[in-house]
Amino acid sequence: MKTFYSPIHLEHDPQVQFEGGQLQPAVELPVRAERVKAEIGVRRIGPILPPTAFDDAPILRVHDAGLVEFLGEAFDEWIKRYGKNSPAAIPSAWPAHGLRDGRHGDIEARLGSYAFSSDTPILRGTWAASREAANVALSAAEAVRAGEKAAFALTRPPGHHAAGDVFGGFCYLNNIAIAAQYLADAGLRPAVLDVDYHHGNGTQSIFYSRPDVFFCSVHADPAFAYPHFLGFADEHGDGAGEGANLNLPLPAGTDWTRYDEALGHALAAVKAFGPDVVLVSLGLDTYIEDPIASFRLKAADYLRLGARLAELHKPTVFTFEGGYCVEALGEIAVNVLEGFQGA
Ligand code: 6XA
Ligand code: ZN
Repeated sequence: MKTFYSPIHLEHDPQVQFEGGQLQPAVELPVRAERVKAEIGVRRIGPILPPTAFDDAPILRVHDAGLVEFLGEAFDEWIKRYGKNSPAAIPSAWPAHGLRDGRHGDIEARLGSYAFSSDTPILRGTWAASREAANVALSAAEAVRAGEKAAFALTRPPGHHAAGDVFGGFCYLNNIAIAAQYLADAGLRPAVLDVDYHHGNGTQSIFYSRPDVFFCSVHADPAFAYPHFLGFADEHGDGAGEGANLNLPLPAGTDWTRYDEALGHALAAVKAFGPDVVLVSLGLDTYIEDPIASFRLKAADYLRLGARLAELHKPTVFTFEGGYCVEALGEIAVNVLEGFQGA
C-alpha cells in the first residue's frame, strides 16, 4: 500500500491547548505522524511518497471560499493586531445565539465566526501544513482512482471535524471530505467510514443532504464526548440525503467485542449503499491508553479492525485523524493497514 506523506506537517506545532479549564500541553503533535511514518518504514507496508500539488479547486468543492481565504491570512492578521510574539490565534468570542455573524469583521470577529472550538490554534505554520494535508489526501484519492487497491494519506493536521465553513477539533480543512468529493467528481460513488473515537461532525455536515456520498461513523456518544453537538443516533441525513448518514454512538469503556458489533452494522450499511470506493477516517484514539479518550481497544484489535475493513472488498483510501498515545501510535496505525493488506 502506498503512503502519502509530507514533512510540511512539522510546521504546525502547537505547544498548549485550553482543556478542562486549564492550559494543558498540546496532544495533537508533529511526533504523531512521525511515529506512524517510522513504523511504516520498519514494517515495509509499502513506499512512502510525496504528494502532488493540487490547485484549490478540489478544496473549494467542499469548503467555503471565505474559510479558505481566512485560514490563509488569519495568522498574519493576528500578529498585526497582537504583535509578532503572540504565538497562536485562538478565538475568545463566538457569535452564539442572538449575536450577528462576524465573517466580514475584524480578526477577532472572523476567528470566532469561523471556529467552533477553542482547541484549534492557528499558528505561523498552520495554513502551510493544512493545505499540504489536503494535497496528501488528494494524492491518495488519485492513486486509488488510478487503480491502486488502497492508499494511506498520512494527513496532519487531521480533518474530520472541519465542516464547509467552520474549523475546530484540531482540524482546519476536511481532508477526507475533499478526497471523497474528488472521487465523486471522477464519477465514483464514495462511502466514508469514520472509526475515530470522536464523531466526524465536519464530514457528516458536508455530505448531510447528499444522496451520492454515504457517511457512517462509529464513535463515543456525544452525550459525554466531543464534539458534543453532533453525532447522535437520530441523525439520518436531510432531504435527498435522508438515509445516507448513519451514526453508531457507543458508551465509555467500549472494548473490542462491543466495538466490533457496531462495526458490523457499519460495514453492512456501507455494503448496502453499494459504494465503488471506501474512505476511512482512521483515528486511533479508540486505544485503551489514549490520554483523551475512554474506549478500550488493544493493539491486536487494530489488526482485526483492518481485516474487517477489507471485508468490503472495495478500493480504499485511509486518512489519518486522531490518536494521541504517542508510544503506541505507530504500532496500532500500521496494525490496521497490515490487517487490511493481509486479509
Ligand atoms: C478536545 C477534543 C478534540 C478532539 C480531537 C480529535 N477539544 N478528534 O481527536 O478526532
Ligand atoms: Zn479523535
